Amino acid sequence: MNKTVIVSNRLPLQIQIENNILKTKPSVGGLATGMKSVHEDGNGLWIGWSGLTEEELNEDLSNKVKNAVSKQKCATVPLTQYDVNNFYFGFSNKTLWPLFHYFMEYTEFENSQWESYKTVNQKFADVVLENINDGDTVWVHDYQLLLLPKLIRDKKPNVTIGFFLHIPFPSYEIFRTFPWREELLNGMLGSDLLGFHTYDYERHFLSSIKRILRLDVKFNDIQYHDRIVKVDSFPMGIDYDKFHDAALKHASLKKEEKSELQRRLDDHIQAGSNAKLILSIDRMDYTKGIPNRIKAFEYFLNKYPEFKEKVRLVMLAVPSRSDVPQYQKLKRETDELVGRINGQFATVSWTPIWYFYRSMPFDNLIDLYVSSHVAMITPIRDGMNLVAKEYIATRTNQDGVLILSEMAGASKEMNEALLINPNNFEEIADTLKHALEMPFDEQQSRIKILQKRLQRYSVEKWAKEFMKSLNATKNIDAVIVAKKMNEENQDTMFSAFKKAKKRLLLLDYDGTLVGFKNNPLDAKPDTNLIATLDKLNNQEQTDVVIISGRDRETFEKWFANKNYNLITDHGVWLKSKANDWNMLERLKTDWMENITPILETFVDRTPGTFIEKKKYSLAWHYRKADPELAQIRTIELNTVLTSLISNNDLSVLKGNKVIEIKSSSVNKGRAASRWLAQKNYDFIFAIGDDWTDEYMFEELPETAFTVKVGFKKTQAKYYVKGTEIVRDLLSKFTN
Ligand code: ADQ
Repeated sequence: MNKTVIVSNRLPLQIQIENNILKTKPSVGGLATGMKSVHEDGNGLWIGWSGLTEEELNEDLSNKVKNAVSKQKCATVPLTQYDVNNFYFGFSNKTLWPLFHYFMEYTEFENSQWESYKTVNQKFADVVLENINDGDTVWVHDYQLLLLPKLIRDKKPNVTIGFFLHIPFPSYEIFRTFPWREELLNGMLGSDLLGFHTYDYERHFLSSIKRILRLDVKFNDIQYHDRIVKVDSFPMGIDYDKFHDAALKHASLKKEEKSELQRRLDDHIQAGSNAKLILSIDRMDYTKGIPNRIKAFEYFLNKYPEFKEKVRLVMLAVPSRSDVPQYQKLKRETDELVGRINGQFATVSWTPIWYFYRSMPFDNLIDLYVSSHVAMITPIRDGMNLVAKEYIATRTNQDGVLILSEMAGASKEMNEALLINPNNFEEIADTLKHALEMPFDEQQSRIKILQKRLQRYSVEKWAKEFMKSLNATKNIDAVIVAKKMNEENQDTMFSAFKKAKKRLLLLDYDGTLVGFKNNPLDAKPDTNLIATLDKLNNQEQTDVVIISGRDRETFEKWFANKNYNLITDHGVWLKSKANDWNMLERLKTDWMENITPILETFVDRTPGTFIEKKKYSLAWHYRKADPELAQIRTIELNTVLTSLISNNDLSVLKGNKVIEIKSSSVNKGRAASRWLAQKNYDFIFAIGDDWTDEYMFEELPETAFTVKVGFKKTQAKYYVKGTEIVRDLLSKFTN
């Protein structure tokens, strides 16, 4: 039975050892809840670090931990103190976390920490690989494990891998500063499906993929070697019922059943007719905008002094990553700010800020959520932010107002909240006033809509949707009609080749025999290629034809003393062996002087593009241009050209990063048919990489072995990955 393996930095368990006795407790976090159904399903497994370093565990304890977690369907990845310092506190939290949250000034690029990040990702891969078989599904979580998908894929290509990033993916301009950017992106692309919280993060990621790796992206599909990688957004939800039900239960508590915290909160609310609580909850992290929030509150008290002694900010900050210097600095700054403002505004009966620096049990969290009239969640940058959603879920009377930073991923789906820019104190102060004075009807109408959405798109639904999309990637191959040219297909082909009496090999040049160069004139045949072509060409009863869109002059130069069969200009010129060049199609070229100026305007407006003037066609190359601008320009150019070419018997061909305009009456298909008519071939092989080769595939008989280079939609029967495999295949024809 196939299984699903979840991988995250930490296991969803808390392990405690006291006097050599080991206790495990399930974590209550949102992720653990969301993944519950995935984890419990069949023989599911969760892989992660236990939270105890190798140094803290002797052999006996280590075995005990292994046994205890395995009962919870978990497996541990052993990490040393060095790993935790360098991989976790180091690279994950001093490099990736600040960079991905746009805190460039906090970002360290330390080679030794990067090495540790790679080593630990490999440690995770080792445990995953021990536990999976072909056909299994792996779901990897978050920024600590960005390299893991590739490490798994390289060893086990036949598993389905999903990856979800819980933090933002930054814009290309930020991401490009990262020294190991290619390696990181390739690591992620080991996945079949990549998930982000919002469309913006998805967009940023795809932009980096296009610009840094220069890969082709169609909508949300990335063409990656011989695979398609899907990218999509899945906004994570919460366990809505858990929070809602807890709030309902809370409402029915008798006075004596209430917590100490709740009684104190009640005291404040009952102190005056307009007494209100403003809630703020986060991990103590510089991305959460805690100092800004306090300063904005100060600004509010100064601007609207009528709220003094009436409102109180209840601020809960959970200790987090306190080994990292920036977090220590933030803690000091927060302490100082709270002290200063309380000192400045406090009266005998009122302190403006109640500040808790600790983790709180779930019941107390509920006390805070249900007692607060306003929740003020104002991160500087946040992947999603679940606190905002939890607050809404607990508002069982449908009162309360959420003030939410537009920099939180959650703001994309919580339009009914009051959205603010966390750096604009004026706006925050005015919004806070608006929130405190909002009539109940308006509160209710906003909360109702928010609750409806959160209830529907719960964390469980989120996990299900992701798994559904991940499973759907298993059928992605069916979209591409061609089959992979594997060993078995090759055997069939080569045995047909051996038996045949008259063989024909039709070979496209660019993108097939040689890779693409920025300047087309740099794609000269190298000595290895010439040696292979010589061998092929000298075989008895074998006609080799290089069939290309290149112009005759270039091939004349490159293959000057070779007696190859050459077809150039998409089929205008033919040279068979030692004979002279022969014109297959008579073509007019007067259209070129009208089209050239149009192409020139596109060159002027699209840096990195240029025109290649061939004898019978014009090509506009955009390989070096900004991929997104080029995409817009190709659509524009296509529209312009379509209206011009119809009466001129011209056609527009979209090649590999090139648009070519040429006469409609010539194409590789016609040229190939003419060649075929000369002899009765009993073996035909044709290979090519782009659109222009599709004409050739179309014209060839059903028995031909047609091969597409690259993983694209095609009429060919087979596909291969790239030029290296093509060369390997060709050399096999000569053995
Ligand atoms: P976090 O940065 O941790 O998560 P968030 O999404 O707000 O941020 O989750 C915090 C969780 O901790 C909430 O479920 C909250 O109830 C709980 N919590 C907060 N204070 C607590 C306290 N004092 N005691 C106990 N529990 C407390 C990262 C990303 C986010 C993203 C999540 C999920 O940074 O942007 O939303 O992952 O993908």
